[in-house]
Amino acid sequence: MRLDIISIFPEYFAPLDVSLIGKARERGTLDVRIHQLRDWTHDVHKTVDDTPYGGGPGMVMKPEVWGEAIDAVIGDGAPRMIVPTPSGRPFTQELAQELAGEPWLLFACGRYEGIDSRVMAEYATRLPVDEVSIGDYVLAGGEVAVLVMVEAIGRLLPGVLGNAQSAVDDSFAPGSMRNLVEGPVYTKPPVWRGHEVPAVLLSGHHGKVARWRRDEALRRTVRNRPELAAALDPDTLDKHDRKL
Ligand code: 6GU
Repeated sequence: MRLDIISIFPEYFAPLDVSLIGKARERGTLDVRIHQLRDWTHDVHKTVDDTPYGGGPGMVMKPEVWGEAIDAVIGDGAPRMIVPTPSGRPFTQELAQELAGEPWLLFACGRYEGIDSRVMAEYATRLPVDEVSIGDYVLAGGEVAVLVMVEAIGRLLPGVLGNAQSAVDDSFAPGSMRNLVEGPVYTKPPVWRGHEVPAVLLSGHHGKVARWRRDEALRRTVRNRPELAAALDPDTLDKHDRKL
């Protein structure tokens, strides 16, 4: 997969050199290219923003520089374009899976109050364009959101995760303990500072372990994600569950 990222802060993307994503890049599974937006300005101050039409606080990123940058990066190609913004559609595991199936993604990182909307309108005539939000809070710019998305997408690429089952079992992964978050996990030693590992996990009884894990996942979902618990299909719950 090829990933292009355009930003006025390329330094934000140093973490993409390490860990899973860094190794995927070394192996050639991921071809990440980071671009400085200001390279496509023409004035001595390398201006990328201006005041908003209609008034209001903050600054808006100018369309001309974005147009030149995107044209140069994509050439005759047609990547899927992602614009991180708190007003975008939610980034979910489902969207991560969908994006992991694309051959080429272009992330256009806005700062300030965002990018002049005509940039998205222009490229939407030529490319699939999605404005995407990683959650209901406001970041200072799209860079950290792109790091989040690239990690979520990158770990789904073939050969990136050491254990292929890890991505299947994830909280929110389609087809895991569907619609439940994951329960607690334990490793050795069996007792640590007086806290014992639940005995069932040491029992060697695979059926009981599976049932316990599902119960714990359900308990955690009810406690931490009541909106997910309320949306569970009642047919997937038995009498035992209702007592949890
Ligand atoms: Cl994608 N960008 C910014 N600036 N803030 C956000 C966001 C994105 N998602 C949540 N908050």
